[in-house]
Amino acid sequence: MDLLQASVNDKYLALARTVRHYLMTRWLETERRQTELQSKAVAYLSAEFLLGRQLDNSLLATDLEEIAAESLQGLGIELDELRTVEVEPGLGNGGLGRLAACFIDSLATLDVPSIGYGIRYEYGIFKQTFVDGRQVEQPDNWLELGSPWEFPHPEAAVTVNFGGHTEKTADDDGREVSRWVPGWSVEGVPYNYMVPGYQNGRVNTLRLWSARATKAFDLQIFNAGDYTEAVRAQTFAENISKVLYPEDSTPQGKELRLQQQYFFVACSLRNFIEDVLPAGYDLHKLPERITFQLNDTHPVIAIPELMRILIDERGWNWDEAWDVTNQVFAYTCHTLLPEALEVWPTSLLEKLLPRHLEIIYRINKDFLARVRETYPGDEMRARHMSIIAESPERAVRMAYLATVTGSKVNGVAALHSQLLRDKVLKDFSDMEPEKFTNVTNGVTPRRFVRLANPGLSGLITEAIGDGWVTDLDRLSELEPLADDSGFLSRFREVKAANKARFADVMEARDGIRVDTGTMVDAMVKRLHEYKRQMLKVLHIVSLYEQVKSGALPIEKVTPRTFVFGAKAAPGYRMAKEIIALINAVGRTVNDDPAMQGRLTIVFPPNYNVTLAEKLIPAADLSEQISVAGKEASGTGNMKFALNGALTIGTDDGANVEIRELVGDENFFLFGMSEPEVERVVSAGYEPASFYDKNAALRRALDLIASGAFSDGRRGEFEPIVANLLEQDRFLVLADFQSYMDAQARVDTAYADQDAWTRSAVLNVARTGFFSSDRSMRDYLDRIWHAEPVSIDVSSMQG
Ligand code: Z15
Repeated sequence: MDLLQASVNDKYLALARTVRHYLMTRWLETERRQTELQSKAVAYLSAEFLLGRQLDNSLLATDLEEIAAESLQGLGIELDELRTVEVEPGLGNGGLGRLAACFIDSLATLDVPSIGYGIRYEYGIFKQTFVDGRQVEQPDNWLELGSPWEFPHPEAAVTVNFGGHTEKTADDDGREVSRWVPGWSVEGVPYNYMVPGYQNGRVNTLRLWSARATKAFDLQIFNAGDYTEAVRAQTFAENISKVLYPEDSTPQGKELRLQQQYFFVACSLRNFIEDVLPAGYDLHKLPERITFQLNDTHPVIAIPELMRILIDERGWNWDEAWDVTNQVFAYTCHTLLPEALEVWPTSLLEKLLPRHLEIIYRINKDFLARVRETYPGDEMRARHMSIIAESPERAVRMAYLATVTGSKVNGVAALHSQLLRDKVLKDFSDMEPEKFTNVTNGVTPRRFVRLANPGLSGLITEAIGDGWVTDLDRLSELEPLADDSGFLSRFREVKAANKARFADVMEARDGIRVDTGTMVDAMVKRLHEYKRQMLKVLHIVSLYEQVKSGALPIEKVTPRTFVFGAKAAPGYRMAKEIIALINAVGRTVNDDPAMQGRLTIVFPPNYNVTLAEKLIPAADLSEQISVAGKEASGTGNMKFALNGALTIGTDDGANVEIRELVGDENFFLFGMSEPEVERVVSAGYEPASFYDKNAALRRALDLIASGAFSDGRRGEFEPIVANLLEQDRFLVLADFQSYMDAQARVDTAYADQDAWTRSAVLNVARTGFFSSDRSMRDYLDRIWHAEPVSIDVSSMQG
């Protein structure tokens, strides 16, 4: 094929293959070094890795961008055009999956031997479309056009067993032991992805597992002559890695989901023990070689799996196995929502993993004995702390299993870790306080500043050099420039250029027009009631209502473009209603000539990492408005602040730390604090009383109920309005006035562009703490205790 016949995708694939070829030498050298040194590594076990596009990141890591752009130009090809055809691997839902991607980037950049383990979903997070303003999901066939960044290794497949039953037998010494007789099995095929460090020669591995039918299983059925049955069996096996579950923070207790979880951790443990460690390695020394970091409860079934390997396959006694298992696992909790804490019914485990259930029972028995020994006579406490819940059905509390077993348990922001200790896991922290620690989340400055915001990056580098890319605390050197009018005006130019670029992307992507002269006010995150997109809607509706009723002259309204980005879990009714409402308000407000384009709402469908990289650098205002005590950390909040947006936010998650760092005068705080929320709720919260007392709130809610946004159909948004008036679990109405007042402060502040820009610069200068490099150093110091290993690049060619 010659260049004239090549499609853009062909050219993209060719470039991708060239870049990955260049990385290959480094990848092999990284592996060789690890084999040579046998140093301690970190295995990050995560059901999600929300990677985002790979080309740009690889070009940056290799420092090949300039060369690539020039050589392509020589062939009459624009690098920019190739960039846009890459389909991002959306193998995650939101914050948790993106965090995993940031962490493996930072580990590689910090030269830490590490490996990510997860699932190669054939379909990632669904593609969101709107039909009449309502969310409709489309499958994300991300592999369709080729996947140049992955390396399949069918020859290294491992077998994973399921089902069957256990039998009691005697071992060589006549002791009674349990033996698992599995009912069926599948194979896991590893697909390796390169995880290049930033220009340091290290290339770590992300190993994602894909399920297929086992050869033996195939043969058995084919030989029986049942061809169609055999093909069906293949489909059954492949189903396991078919699709990412689209619920974020609200797990669905589906059997297939448990199959996914066990599938990928069983593959990963076997791979690490048998293929990564040298042959014959003495597993008693496993803690010297690895920490398995459990990203939330999704991989927690790895705990009984390791016990099973050590006891059933290696013949160890219980105490020996428990001692090693205790040391190699650590658990990160990412939530405070009770409904997000995963439990698996024992009936399901019995059917799918009977041996693991036995092991969990034994872990619980020993643990409860310890509890009773520590707190004699306190049966209530023992019941509360049991790994096994007895109602509404018998079920395993995965967070408890992880807490009891892990060497460390961490939350993801200071407030979150404190609330874990004081509330969600209080009994455990009382019993073993030294187990609990905090590691505040972070984001990778490579992707979310250097790549996403080349304008700002150039400005920063000009001012303080380029060391900040791997040492983000150095952003503090920008602090004096907050009073340099020349710097401020250049900063403002960068923001304006980023708005123009965002407007271009919106136009090309969705045909949406963005007025680059307005304040860009962004709320982008999964749609969840606790995150309170409804509060944002009420702000907009209230402004609109005030203008329409003549209470507020339109000239007094700060021109704003409200940007929403949010996917709802397909089965989450209320979330989907809220999406419909946002679109309905958008249509009405945008089409109203009386608004003169002063208030514009844009809600591009299918918000993803790629769009985030365009939006965040363009934003002026970052909306972080969850009810206090519910957002574990947030990471979008960090990305916005680092790109010079000011935050309007509650005292929740990492907002607390952002505000501490940037200073009260550079942050718009509003709403109840967590203890206040607690007080209001326990005193018996009555949302209707706020409706009765507050005229602006009443008018806004009444307008929604009147059918003003639904062509006069009054019932359209009744479920939302009724829920707010009667339930309002997340105190939207209680925080409404405080939010409106804070938004008025935003308007006042924005009117003084010099002062605003100064605040924006200070946000950048003071938030270097939120680099995921710092998060990784904290994990290394507090939990992993692994050392960096540098890779010598001097001998390598391209
Ligand atoms: C998820 O994205 C998060 C927590 C969860 O328990 C699940 Cl299942 C998914 C998010 C938190 O909501 C967010 O506050 C946090 O920043 C993020 O994980 C990364 O820790």
